[in-house]
Amino acid sequence: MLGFFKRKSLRDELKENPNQPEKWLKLAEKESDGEALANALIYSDGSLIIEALKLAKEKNLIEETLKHLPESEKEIKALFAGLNEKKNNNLSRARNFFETAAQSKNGKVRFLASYNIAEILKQEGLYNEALKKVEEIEPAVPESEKKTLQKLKKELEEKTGKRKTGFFKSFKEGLKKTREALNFSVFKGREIDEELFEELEERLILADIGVKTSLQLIEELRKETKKRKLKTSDELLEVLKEKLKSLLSQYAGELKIENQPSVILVLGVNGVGKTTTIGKLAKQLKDRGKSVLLAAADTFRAAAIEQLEVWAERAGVRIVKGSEGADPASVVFDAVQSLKAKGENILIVDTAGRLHNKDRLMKEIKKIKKVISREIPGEPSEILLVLDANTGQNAISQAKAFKEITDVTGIVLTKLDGTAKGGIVIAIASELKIPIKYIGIGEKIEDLRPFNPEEFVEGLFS
Ligand SMILES: Nc1nc2c(ncn2[C@@H]2O[C@H](COP(=O)(O)OP(=O)(O)OP(=O)(O)O)[C@@H](O)[C@H]2O)c(=O)[nH]1
Ligand SMILES: [Mg+2]
Repeated sequence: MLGFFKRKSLRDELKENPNQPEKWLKLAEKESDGEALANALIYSDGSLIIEALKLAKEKNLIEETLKHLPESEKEIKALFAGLNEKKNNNLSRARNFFETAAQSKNGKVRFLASYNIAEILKQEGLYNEALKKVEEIEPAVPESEKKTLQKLKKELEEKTGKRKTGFFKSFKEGLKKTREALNFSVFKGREIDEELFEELEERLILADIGVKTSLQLIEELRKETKKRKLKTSDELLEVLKEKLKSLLSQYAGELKIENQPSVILVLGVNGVGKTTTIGKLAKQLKDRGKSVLLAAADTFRAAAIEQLEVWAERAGVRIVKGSEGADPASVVFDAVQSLKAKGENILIVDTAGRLHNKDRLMKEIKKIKKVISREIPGEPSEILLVLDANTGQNAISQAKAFKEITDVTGIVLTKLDGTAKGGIVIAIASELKIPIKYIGIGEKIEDLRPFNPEEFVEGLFS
């Protein structure tokens, strides 16, 4: 009874004297009332924005508050609209709203808008840009948001390799053997002469960069030496670094998953790491807020289906499977139906890669692709070919064979840890001209990294 009176009196009090923003906030919290929350913002002229946003998220009041915000509160309204779109995973629309909100005169609104833009960039895997944004807004962080911002910054520094712990460390460890095979350090502090070029050429070939690509690189280095009048081997190594980075960045690319839904078909010969890669990728996409479904279209052996099930469980995503020996295309058909019924974002298809029967494989892949594009026009968005770095030059011939079978849109190079043949990345880029999208540096779920040429080349040299 008393509670009822109290509640009523707070509302009545506000009716008589509405200019009490803190009380509107209290009312909004008590009664989960979006209109009250909008009033808290209006009467505080936006100064309660941090508290209001927290409450809106907690009590699921974003949409309701948005409705009650007047057009005159343009930036605050844009901030709420952005959050609403972000919640529904419409990231590019969300970003547009946040850009508007970031024009606000209110520093807190500006901060929150930019913070959300950074989070979207992170979700899209654009870690460098996200970090830039965070560094931009750091000087103006409100006291209460310091911890949250620090956490995001730390995470982004790890992902971009700016903080040499966690990810970057294991990435560098992963490249250890290749780095040792290249052993660029023996070329330091020398004069540039014929002997140096010959030794360098040998090194490049030994690290599986490929004869053709190695010769080309050395040829270019000779030219640059003349042109730029290079004197020392250290200068020469810097030029080599530049060349490698620019070569690789032509063939690095992000995963295409903008379509709703998107399908990723994963191909590759036996044992290269298809199933493992799918498990790792599913987890990463899920962490980016996507709903993911796996299709066990490797029906060649029962163990393959079970293995994918284990990965689905680890990643926390659904799986559609057929029985051993079932037609892979029919499993894919079932999976696509299930994906559409649940409105999920991404389907990843595991396949059996038996290259020794090329005609059969070609027919099978064709059939799978046909099922996918008939059910979801324009898909698959990605046909990823998985290659094992240990196989060195053999990986190139595998890729050529698959290229004849179907259009490969990207490469995942696995098992870079534990191989001295990491130079194969460079051969793949220069000879196949297919973008490298991910590299595998271990067996664990977190051991798959988007391919970053800058980071890769630095990892080879330092
Ligand atoms: N060290 C290391 N091992 C890996 C990596 N990726 C996969 N593996 C291992 O490679 C082995 C084969 O991986 P799978 O994922 O089963 O390969 P697959 O291509 O699905 O094999 P099939 O289904 O038999 O064609 C497993 O033992 C994995 O743990 C990696 O990046 N590094
Ligand atoms: Mg498999």
